[in-house]
Amino acid sequence: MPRQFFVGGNFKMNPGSREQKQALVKVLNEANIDGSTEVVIAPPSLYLIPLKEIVRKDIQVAAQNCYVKNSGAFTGEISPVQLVDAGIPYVILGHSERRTLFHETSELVAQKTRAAIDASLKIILCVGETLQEREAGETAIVVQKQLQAAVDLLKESDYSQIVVAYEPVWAIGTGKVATSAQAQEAHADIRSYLAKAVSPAVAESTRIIYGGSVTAANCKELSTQPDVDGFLVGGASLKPEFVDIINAKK
Ligand code: G2H
Repeated sequence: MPRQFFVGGNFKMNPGSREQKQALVKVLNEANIDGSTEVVIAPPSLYLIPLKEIVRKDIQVAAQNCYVKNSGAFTGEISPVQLVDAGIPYVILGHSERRTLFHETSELVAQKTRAAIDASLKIILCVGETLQEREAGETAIVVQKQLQAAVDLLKESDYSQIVVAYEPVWAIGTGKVATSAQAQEAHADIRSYLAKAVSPAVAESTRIIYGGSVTAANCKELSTQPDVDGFLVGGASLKPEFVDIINAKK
């Protein structure tokens, strides 16, 4: 079965105001969107519920993070069960900004992934190498290690809840997008790792999306690559061009 194209908008700690959020939603609500693409937007947690209430129903809402526990004395955290209770179907985990700025290890990301799956959330699981790691020829091994931590805690049936986002750190918010050949190579490596570490069926069905300076100008070419199943979009998801990225396959 062909993998459904997936486009996520990671708003990060944006937009800065309620008016900007409403303007963004207006653009999406009025847009002609490719119905065959799965679309998810991830606003800051404060806006999850209000945004879900005003955005069109064929666009789903995702959290940008969650904790490993379902309740308790964990000031500042949101639990997987709370997200499900609020009607939020997806969570982004392991984004490089969480790994770098908030010191999240692959083991913690794996535990969060396990907890999110147990709560019936779907996960956009982010992996990717730094520039230094790429230049040292370590891309595949770094990405495999990040994935391995999660693979160790998952069963084969869990992968239907997972979308893998390959986001090379050097391409995030820098305007330096991976070439379509670089993206394809990394995605193919992830797929062959999943085939070996989990199963050929999981490798074939799991969506692997690309993130890192995706724009309306570069998305079409990237989307032609056989192992690129969509995008996780940061900066451009805050602009009207997000619609063109959603429609990259149209
Ligand atoms: C990578 C991406 C979204 P941007 O972080 O996850 O952001 O498109 O701004 O590089």
